Amino acid sequence: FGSAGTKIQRNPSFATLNSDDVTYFKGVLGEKNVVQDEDRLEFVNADWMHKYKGSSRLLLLPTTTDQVSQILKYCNSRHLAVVPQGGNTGLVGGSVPVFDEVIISMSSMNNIVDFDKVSGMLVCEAGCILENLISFLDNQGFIMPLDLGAKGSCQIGGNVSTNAGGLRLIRHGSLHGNVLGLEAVLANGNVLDMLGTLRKDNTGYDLKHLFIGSEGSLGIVTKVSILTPPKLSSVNIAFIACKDYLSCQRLLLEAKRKLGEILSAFEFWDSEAMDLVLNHLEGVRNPLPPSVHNFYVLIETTSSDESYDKEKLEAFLLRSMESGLISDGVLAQDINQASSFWRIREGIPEALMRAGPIYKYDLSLPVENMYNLVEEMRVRLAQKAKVVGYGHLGDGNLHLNISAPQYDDMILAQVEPYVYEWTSKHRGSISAEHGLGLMKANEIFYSKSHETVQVMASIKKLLDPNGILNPYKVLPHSLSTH
Ligand code: FAD
Ligand code: 2HG
Ligand code: ZN
Repeated sequence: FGSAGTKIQRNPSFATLNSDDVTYFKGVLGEKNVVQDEDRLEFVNADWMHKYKGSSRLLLLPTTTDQVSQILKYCNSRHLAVVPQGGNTGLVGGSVPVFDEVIISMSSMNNIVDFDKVSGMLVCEAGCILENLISFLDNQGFIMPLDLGAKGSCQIGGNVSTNAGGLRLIRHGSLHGNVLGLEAVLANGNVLDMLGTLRKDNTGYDLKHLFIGSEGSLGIVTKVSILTPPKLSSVNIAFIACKDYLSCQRLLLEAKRKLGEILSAFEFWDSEAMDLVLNHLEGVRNPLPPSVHNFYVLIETTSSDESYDKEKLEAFLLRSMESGLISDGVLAQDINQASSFWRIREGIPEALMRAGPIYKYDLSLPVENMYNLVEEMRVRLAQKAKVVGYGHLGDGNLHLNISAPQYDDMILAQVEPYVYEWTSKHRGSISAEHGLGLMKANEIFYSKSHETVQVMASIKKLLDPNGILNPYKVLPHSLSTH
């Protein structure tokens, strides 16, 4: 059995680590970047939720692309399986070993290679922590086109490898648009230099897109070039309560119509999510006067004109209040209040994690009936577990979370495959932004046709013929082990 009770067998074609291997890695990386210390290994073997746990006996910390290349070339020739690891904040069990795979952490490759102040083009190594890039750019008068609650730990290489969405996608679009180039190392050690910085380049197949969102299954991303937008002077944020889901949905439509060009975030969460945050995170309070609100919405606007932007948002809120779409709301008065609003929204995953065992579903669904699924799950589970709904409403992305007293096969059987079938029936995606990892590798057919998955398996075979890169993840086990 693999981690989190997944009923899979270790692929017998993989070799087992021996002392010659360790000696080789020490020769390439130096003693201190080859880690066998049990405490450190325990940490990197377990995922952020403490739900998936591997039993790797080796952590490698390369500092250059050439070292990544030498490690992979060796592992490939020895049939040693590896798992690339970034900040280890992934939520689908993709970043930790299932069995004894060698962990290749990118955290020591964390240099900014180049920044062009004219074009906003940032070139950096994969191990740069997102928050560090955000601060670096802030000093230069630019912003990252993506932001997410895990920014303090997640790495740009992990973000690219998961095609992370996050809180700014509604405004800046996905990483498929913002990443203009990357460098990746294949399983055989070949380095693909696709580190272009051009907006336009139609010379053949755009292979970088294969690596964006492939979760370490096709190669290790070592460098990224990303187009960063200039920082605009006026950012405003409103914390809003709505009486029902229909109001949230109508408010979104109105916000798109009336705030269109300045809208930069539209997030929602239900009262169950709010209660969890208030109960499990220190120093957090509801900025609205005590009252029973069923839903909360966070709207952020960003533009270059301070007075115009604020006026526009205030007028919008007033009108929405008068028409009954909003039951209460408050505009952040300063930067501290703005970050305290964000803390509530961004703190939901942490609050859920502190509450105990958790089943997470990250779904793309039509906005009209997205919340019906949350309500149906509440009926199905009755008192057995707490059902929480929140997410990036502006992107049609629901985070359905089921917080249970313990991991329990009976609860799981009530949830799966029901959630996946429901999503498929509504033509949604069973992974909007977190990826498939280990958790959903076998569920890919709910969102992709057999023909499409076959092509994916052929690409995997071509780039990683021995299947050493992040095995048991992304593709169904039946396809990836043959
Ligand atoms: P890891 O977790 O280390 O790895 C993720 C996957 O990428 C694994 O399969 C791993 O093998 C692979 N990988 C990592 N680095 C590389 C590399 N250099 N080359 C090849 N493969 C690599 N996700 C969102 O999309 N939107 C959100 O809003 C969001 N919010 C979050 C909030 C919290 C509090 C937490 C804990 C997670 C959140 N996530 C979110 C999920 C997660 O943070 C993202 O998936 C993030 O992009 C993962 O980055 P990481 O560096 O931690 O990668
Ligand atoms: C978020 O948007 C993350 O906060 C985490 O994507 C989602 O906890 C989750 O299910
Ligand atoms: Zn999210």
